[in-house]
Amino acid sequence: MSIKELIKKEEKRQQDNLSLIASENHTSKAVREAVGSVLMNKYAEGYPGKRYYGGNQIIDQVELEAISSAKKIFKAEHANVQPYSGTPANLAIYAGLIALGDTVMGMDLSHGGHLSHGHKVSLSGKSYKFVQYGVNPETGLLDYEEIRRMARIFKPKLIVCGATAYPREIDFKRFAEIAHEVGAYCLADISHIAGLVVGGVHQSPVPYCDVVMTTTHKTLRGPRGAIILCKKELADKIDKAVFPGIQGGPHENVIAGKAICFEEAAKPAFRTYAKQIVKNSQRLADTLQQLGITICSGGTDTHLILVDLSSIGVTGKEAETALEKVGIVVNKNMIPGDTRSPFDPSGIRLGVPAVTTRGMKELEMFKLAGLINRVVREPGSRVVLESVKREVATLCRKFPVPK
Ligand code: DSN
Repeated sequence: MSIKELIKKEEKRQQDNLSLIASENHTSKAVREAVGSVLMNKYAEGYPGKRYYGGNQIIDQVELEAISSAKKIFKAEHANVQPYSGTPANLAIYAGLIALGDTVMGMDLSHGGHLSHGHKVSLSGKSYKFVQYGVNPETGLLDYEEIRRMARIFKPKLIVCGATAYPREIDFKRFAEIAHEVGAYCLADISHIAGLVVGGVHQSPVPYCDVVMTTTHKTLRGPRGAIILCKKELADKIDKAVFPGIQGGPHENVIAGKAICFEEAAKPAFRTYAKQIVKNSQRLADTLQQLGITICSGGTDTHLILVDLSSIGVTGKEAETALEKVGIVVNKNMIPGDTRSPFDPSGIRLGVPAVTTRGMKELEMFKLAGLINRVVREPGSRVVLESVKREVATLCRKFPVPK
């Protein structure tokens, strides 16, 4: 099959399935056109006005536009829009601010952190002495006093806050206070919640944390990529660490896509979208709980929900497979304190940014919770799977992916 045909097939798969993957979204046509544009033909190593190649007059304007709109929507002093993605952006931040072997604190992956926050298989965990914090086993919530106690003991040079599977609001102000109390930098990785921050439904770390990193393709609904925001005094260190420290030529086509995404996020409609994400997520979590399903931390303040399936006798992998059969795409996920393996953990993670982009509201979340409940309780029943599949197909037709 040709790549063109495969792209068509993937387009149809996205239309015919509901993505409840918390880190996915559907971008606008304008973003996709920018990424697929002739800007990809240009080499532009360096920064606007200081390039190693000729012919960058227009490219400079594109990158300056992306920088200016990133600073505007996040109210940041400095923005670097070149990072290829979240992991290299985090590595650039470490490289720019601390020395190899320094002590760093980050959230444990199995408690909701990220590989690049110090996991031993990641270059972050191999290059720095990471101390990992987690959530309180009783409440499932971040315990700021415990994090403070750890910071006083381990005296890190940098503390990373932000998560990929933590459903509650993060108090970035508190994290920054803890970091500064022990003389550490505070890095907020807001990849998951950037759209909620811009949309005004989650506290912004920008006034408090020294550096903020976000990918652009999750709740922010832009192209795959990342940006780094920081205080003016760290700008030079961060820029040098991104290029030439970690990266080569920037992907200016993607930077153009980022600029369009920032413009879209600046519109009033995006605030409505962000509010709807949280309403949808809360309705989905509440309804699942009413149906007797355990939700880690007892609910959500964000776009994501962490479901603990251990009490209903199905594993995360079994649930993921059964849900995919009916057209609901989720990912299996470790839950805090999980005794199972990451390949077949005890939970699944649900996220509503993509279905909210399709126009779904609370009523559809109520329906979706019922469908998910039926599948995870009887993943082996062909009758159940076929009936749920028909209902998912109806929802997909009623809420098409925006063109
Ligand atoms: N893989 C992303 C997620 O799904 O959360 C984070 O990099």
